[in-house]
Amino acid sequence: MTKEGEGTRRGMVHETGGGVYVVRLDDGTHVEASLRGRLKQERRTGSRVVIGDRVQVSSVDNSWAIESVEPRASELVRRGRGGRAAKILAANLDRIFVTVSLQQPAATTQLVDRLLVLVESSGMHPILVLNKSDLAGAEAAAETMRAIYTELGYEVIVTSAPSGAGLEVLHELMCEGLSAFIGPSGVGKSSLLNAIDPALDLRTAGLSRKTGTGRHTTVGSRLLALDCGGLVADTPGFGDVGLWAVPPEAVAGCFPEFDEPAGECRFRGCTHRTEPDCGVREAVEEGGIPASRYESFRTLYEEAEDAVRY
Ligand SMILES: Nc1nc2c(ncn2[C@@H]2O[C@H](COP(=O)(O)OP(=O)(O)OP(=O)(O)O)[C@@H](O)[C@H]2O)c(=O)[nH]1
Ligand SMILES: [Mg+2]
Ligand SMILES: [Zn+2]
Repeated sequence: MTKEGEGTRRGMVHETGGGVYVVRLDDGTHVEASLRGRLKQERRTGSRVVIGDRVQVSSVDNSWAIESVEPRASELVRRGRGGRAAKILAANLDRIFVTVSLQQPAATTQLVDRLLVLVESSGMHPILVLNKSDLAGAEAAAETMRAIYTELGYEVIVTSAPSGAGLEVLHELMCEGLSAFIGPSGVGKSSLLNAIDPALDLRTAGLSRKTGTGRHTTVGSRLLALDCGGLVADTPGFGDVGLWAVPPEAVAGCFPEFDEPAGECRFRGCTHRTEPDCGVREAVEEGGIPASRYESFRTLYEEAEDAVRY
């Protein structure tokens, strides 16, 4: 058994960047720490220390070092397309808000599915946030999306930073534990957080006029303390996520609505693509599963298959 030494304390990583880790100790104070040699090596092999990690730190001569990382309850992994290395974004999250905009730019179901699957592949159930509901045309888009995703069992929140729509519900959900916002650049993740808690004072940006897409205003991830006690991570935008390192046979499991109909497939190990008497395909034909979801499944399955070949 290891005994906590005199100078050893527990805490949580709140901010990372440039080899410096801001750790909030259990007594509420924040310290800047570096990594012990052994952890530095692990960092090179991919399992970095990330925000949300519970760590043991020790102080020697007034400088703090992270000695060890406690086992994680969950990891949010962002996978690069085309075999780019996987990156752990955060650990021990209690909830994830997949955030897209209804206009400027208008989200597609393909994009939403890709982001939902990314979170599902990390073993978590995201909440879907549809932002910019104040813009012209947003209402119709919101209804279409809401109809699809509510039916699938996802909680859907329609929001607007300037009008304040949906913010109360969103705020309340974040008051306990660790939350994170993920989604493409420019959809308003930071704006929503500012609207909820102006004291956060996060940097936000206008859209780049040329492409209509965001400019990556938020760089680096950190945990922000909300007035109501919750912690929230505002992450840099990304929509370009692939299923690197997700085995093809695990993709169907990231579509929760496939579970039940898959029980009706004739073959065990049915991939729901070409096999006869497939319960999933029957559910699609009968309208129980939206065609757009099945198309996303096919696309992501093929991507996962391509990734295996590398
Ligand atoms: N009309 C409207 N505009 C919004 C809303 N939320 C954000 N915006 C605008 O969208 C642009 C991008 O907002 P940000 O909050 O910087 O977006 P982000 O998702 O944090 O982007 P990254 O940090 O790059 O990932 C800014 O010009 C905001 O003013 C909204 O609800 N309605
Ligand atoms: Mg931002
Ligand atoms: Zn099947």
